[in-house]
Amino acid sequence: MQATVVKNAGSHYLLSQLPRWEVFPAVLRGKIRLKGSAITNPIAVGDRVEYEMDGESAVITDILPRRNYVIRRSTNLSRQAHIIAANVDRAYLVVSLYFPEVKLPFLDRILVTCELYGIPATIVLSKTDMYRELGSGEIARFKDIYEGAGYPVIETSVQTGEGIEAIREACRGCVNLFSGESGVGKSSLIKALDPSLDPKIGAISAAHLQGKHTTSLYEMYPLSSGGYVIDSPGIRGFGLVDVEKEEIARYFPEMLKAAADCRFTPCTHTHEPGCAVKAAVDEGIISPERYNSYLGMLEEDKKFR
Ligand SMILES: Nc1nc2c(ncn2[C@@H]2O[C@H](COP(=O)(O)OP(=O)(O)O)[C@@H](O)[C@H]2O)c(=O)[nH]1
Ligand SMILES: [Mg+2]
Ligand SMILES: [Zn+2]
Repeated sequence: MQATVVKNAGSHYLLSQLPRWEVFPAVLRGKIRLKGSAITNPIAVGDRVEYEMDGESAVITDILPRRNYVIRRSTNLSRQAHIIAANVDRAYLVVSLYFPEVKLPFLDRILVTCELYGIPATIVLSKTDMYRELGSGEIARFKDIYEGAGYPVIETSVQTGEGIEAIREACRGCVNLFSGESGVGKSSLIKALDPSLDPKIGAISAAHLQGKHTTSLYEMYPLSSGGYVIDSPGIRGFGLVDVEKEEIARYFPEMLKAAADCRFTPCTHTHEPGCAVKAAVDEGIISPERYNSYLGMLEEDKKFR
């Protein structure tokens, strides 16, 4: 029998045979371990698994091949990596211009990760009720940067209801991962999408304070309007996994496009003559903010490898 992991509850998992929502506990048979084992969790929310009944209880016997997954390292120095979620149709990266203030290099790093794993990303600008008037110029600039890079940006507020219906529509029929820093309003958004759900709002978990990420904090919910959402704890550090320095630029869609016209291949888009990416930055086609994030990632790569 097959089912989808909807929660990792520490010593056991919760499964449901999607699209049916009827959650039941299951344990993992000891011998399932990931090869290489720099991965701290063998199974993540969204994984499809094979299970069998052992008396009253379900036992997971196998993990089906993943269509995709999102993985992170706790820090750049860490060898250990953690699978955040598997088989995701779209990632909603939730950021606020204020409270907490978005850091663009941090957002860009998550976007690179989404590109790397082939997961389409939508940026959700949350809490607009708090800065709609004072920050209208900044909102416009933010949208310019990210829509210019090819990402949809949805402005939302759970106070005014702005953008909620748009996200509800987009979520229908898909598995949607909500990701972003702690306190940006991920759980509030999920609650706004479906008020019958009960994700924890405003709670800072002990695990977060310790800087650890336990799998139990990732949880899938069914939306009554259709589709599923995965709530996640706040992400702080986001170390890139599996990207070579020469490849980073390929995961900036606007740079990938421009790079076709660079004089040299490969081109790092830093010092080479005839670099079409640098030309595009000078012409304002590629935003300086995104280009700076790219340079930051190259630098960091130098430090840590
Ligand atoms: N004014 C305002 N506050 C919000 C909004 N969304 C969330 N908040 C508040 O921000 C805090 C963190 O929200 P939460 O959903 O727990 O964030 P999470 O850590 O990303 O899940 C809570 O106090 C929420 O009430 C919003 O759209 N407008
Ligand atoms: Mg939350
Ligand atoms: Zn170049």
